[in-house]
Amino acid sequence: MDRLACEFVASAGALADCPRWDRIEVALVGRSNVGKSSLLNALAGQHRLARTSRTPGRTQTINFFTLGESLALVDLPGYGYARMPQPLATRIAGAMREFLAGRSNLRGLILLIDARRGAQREELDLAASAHERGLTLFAVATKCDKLKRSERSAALAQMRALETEPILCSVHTGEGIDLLRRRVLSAGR
Ligand SMILES: Nc1nc2c(ncn2[C@@H]2O[C@H](COP(=O)(O)OP(=O)(O)OP(=O)(O)O)[C@@H](O)[C@H]2O)c(=O)[nH]1
Ligand SMILES: [Mg+2]
Repeated sequence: MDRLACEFVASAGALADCPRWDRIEVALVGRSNVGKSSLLNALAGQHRLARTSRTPGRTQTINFFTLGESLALVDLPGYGYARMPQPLATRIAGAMREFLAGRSNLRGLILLIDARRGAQREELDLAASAHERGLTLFAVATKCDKLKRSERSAALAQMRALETEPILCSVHTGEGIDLLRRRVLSAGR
């Protein structure tokens, strides 16, 4: 029941260019290189749907993917990549602010946090603004394949301030992906 068709639809540089439709959107947010595009591919069960890269700053526009009949996943650019040219970084940050504050279709956020790094100021701020806007927040402690078994509970405890229980995920081992997919799909019901 859980595997639904997922297709790329459009790429937008600003809020005004986003698709006009009545799909409920769930967006992936997080630091550059944390694994947003990879997680979107894992949720969709397709390897090359969203473009991924070893180097940060790969996704530079707001990318829309249909998920089943009524949902859409939105792959967003990351933040925190210091080496991006300043004009591009400013444009992306502006588009992100507009999208997160003003996109009426947006119902949920998948907030990715590197399990080894933990939640920092930016992630706590994003979680707080999601709660304020009434968005459903899915916190994901990702790249958990890089944690030692003994580090897992400390990684989860570090994220307690997000006020939502994070899901440990890895696109390499597949851990957490089915659970996250089920939760995302239930946001569309
Ligand atoms: N070990 C491990 N590596 C991962 C995981 N998910 C993503 N990666 C790697 O992290 C790197 C960045 O992945 P992307 O999916 O492009 O990251 P992104 O957050 O979309 O990056 P930007 O678009 O630049 O913001 C790639 O080399 C991925 O293979 C994971 O679960 N485990
Ligand atoms: Mg990306």
